[in-house]
Amino acid sequence: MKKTLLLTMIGVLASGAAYADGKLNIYNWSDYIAEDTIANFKAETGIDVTYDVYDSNEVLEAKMSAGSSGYDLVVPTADFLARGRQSGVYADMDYSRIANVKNQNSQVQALANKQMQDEKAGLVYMWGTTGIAYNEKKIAERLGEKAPTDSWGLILDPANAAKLADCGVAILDAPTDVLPNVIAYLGQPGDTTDAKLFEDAGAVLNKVRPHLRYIHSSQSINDMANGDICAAIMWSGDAFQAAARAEEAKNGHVINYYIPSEGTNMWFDMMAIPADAKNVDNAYRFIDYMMRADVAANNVNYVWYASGNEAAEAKIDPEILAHPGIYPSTETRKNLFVTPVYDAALDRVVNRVWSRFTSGS
Ligand code: N2P
Repeated sequence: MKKTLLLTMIGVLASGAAYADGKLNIYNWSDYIAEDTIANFKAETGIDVTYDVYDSNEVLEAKMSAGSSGYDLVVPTADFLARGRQSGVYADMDYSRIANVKNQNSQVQALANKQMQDEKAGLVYMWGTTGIAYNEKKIAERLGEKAPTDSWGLILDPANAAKLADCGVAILDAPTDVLPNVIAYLGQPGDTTDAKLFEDAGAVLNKVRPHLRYIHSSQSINDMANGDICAAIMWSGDAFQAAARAEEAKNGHVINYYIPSEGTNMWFDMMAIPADAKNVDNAYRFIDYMMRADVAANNVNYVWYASGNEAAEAKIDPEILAHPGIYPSTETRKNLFVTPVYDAALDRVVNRVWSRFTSGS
């Protein structure tokens, strides 16, 4: 009798929202989750969440390779996750522990799995493209009707970049999202592994370099929204967040985003568990929570990226679902490529080309 009572009490405590149920340390991209998601999870589970952010796969990769990061859940892009899996820094994902895995978009997940050559690495959180965001008025003022607002040339042609330098041009500090697209701009396959083409892409970027305001991956959202920069290579959702912030501020800046006609990369950011994670049960609880249709839709409605979650679509703002820059049409999808996972030799070339570009040497 006493024992039953005790067990009932434990049960009540365990399901109570205020019951502290350990910790969970998350490391995710900046500007990549709705404002209330973490607070709601904490309130529901009592789990004490630490939430840190990064804006670069390279930064995440360095932390993961060093080990003992203390993180239980991280969100690498699939090609980086694949490399991390090869070196043993990420655990197998046990999908039987995620009831809401049924909500996943199996086609999108299959594309990511194919890129990684791995079925157990993790779940697509969001996916998107790399493209160009621009301030309509400022570009028209400087380039007139001939502004190539369908091409990488808006920024990668030094003649255009020079004319836009005064209103601010920026490029992501993300070699694996930028170099393949410069290669596509050169009319070559963006999914190449030919080192020579990466050198050629570096040469194009070095010519544009003098006209750039900066090379940075998270500064452009606010700067674009405030009119402090006028053209930038950005990730899809970040560009739309900038557009939404400008609209909200009613500051008169109209921001557009396009997928260049020469093609661009389609990437997948994956929820993954580091091999040395300490709070694995809580990581699974969080993944399951993130996979709920209402939670996933709330995140998309805030960050403007396409979801890996199909069940969420019923709750996603119809404007987002119908937006060709976020959920590209079948026609546009023909221009999208998925990059292969680079081996160590190509990775060295990529890093060398990139550091020459960023340091301006
Ligand atoms: C979120 C950027 C995530 C996209 N701000 C990079 N894959």
